[in-house]
Amino acid sequence: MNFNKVLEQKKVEIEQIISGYLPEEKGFAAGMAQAMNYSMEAGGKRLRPMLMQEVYRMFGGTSMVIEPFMAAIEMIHTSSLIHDDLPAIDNDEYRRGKKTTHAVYGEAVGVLSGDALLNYAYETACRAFPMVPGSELPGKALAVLTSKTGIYGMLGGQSVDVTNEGKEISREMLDYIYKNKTSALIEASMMVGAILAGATDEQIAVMENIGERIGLAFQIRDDILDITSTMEELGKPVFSDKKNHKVTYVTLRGLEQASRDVEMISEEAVKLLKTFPQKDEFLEELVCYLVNRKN
Ligand code: GRG
Repeated sequence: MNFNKVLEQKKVEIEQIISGYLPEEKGFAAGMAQAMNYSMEAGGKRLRPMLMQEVYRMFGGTSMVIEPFMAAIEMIHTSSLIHDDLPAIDNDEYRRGKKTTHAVYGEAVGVLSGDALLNYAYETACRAFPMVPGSELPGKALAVLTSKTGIYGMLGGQSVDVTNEGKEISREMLDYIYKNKTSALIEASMMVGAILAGATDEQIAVMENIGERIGLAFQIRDDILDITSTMEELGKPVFSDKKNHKVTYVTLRGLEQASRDVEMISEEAVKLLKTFPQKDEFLEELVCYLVNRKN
């Protein structure tokens, strides 16, 4: 398998699926839909829908019911990036190599389009229900998606991150922040894929565990790239953590140890993945690619 070629093909397929679920730019709120679509179409790795689709296939899923959920997770993720870039949070002008949403449409539309995209994600996920009449699986998946996004997931982690900027924080608090602000959506992606394919509760729990580790390794890699990469390669400003007076994994562990930790945590994730009788070579390679990524 040529991993990079397959990765690119999957990304194209995912972008086609997502584009079928974007809001129409019409009526008085056309400007808002335009801002939502601007951020959704600005690029990105599409990692979360890719993980979701791959896990769904690994557990034998073949129907289109996964598609609204794939679009929904990318909408949630993108809404969080729009808000993360706002002047009240990181105040960044570039993301995915393009001007951030508020930099193009103004701060008010930035706030509202982030909110609208988050809500539209749930509207989109609900479109899975009529695809499988009578099935309890979309409801089970929706419950995971919503709770991993909220106070007991991404938003909880982000709130602790933002309110502790410039302060000394413990390793325990940093782990909480990473587990929630970054891992939670990756856990949701993998769990939703497993749920919709009819995996058992035990298998879903293992997927949650794998997602937690991938998210942790992914976020530590993000911290490393923030100080070792360039704006051109990342598509967003570097030294953002320093600018925002943030304690990161690199601050606490040092660059070399942080890199070793990324290796160790991602190996744990792959090891867990290998415990399933269903083999997915692409998924294993994807985990390694993500934690060694350059952007
Ligand atoms: C409105 C839903 C909503 C949320 C607001 C701002 C916020 C709460 C949460 C932000 C959480 C955050 C930015 C976590 C960082 C996760 C991370 C490493 C993002 C980068 O993900 P990539 O590299 O980005 O997958 P691309 O651009 O490739 O999609």
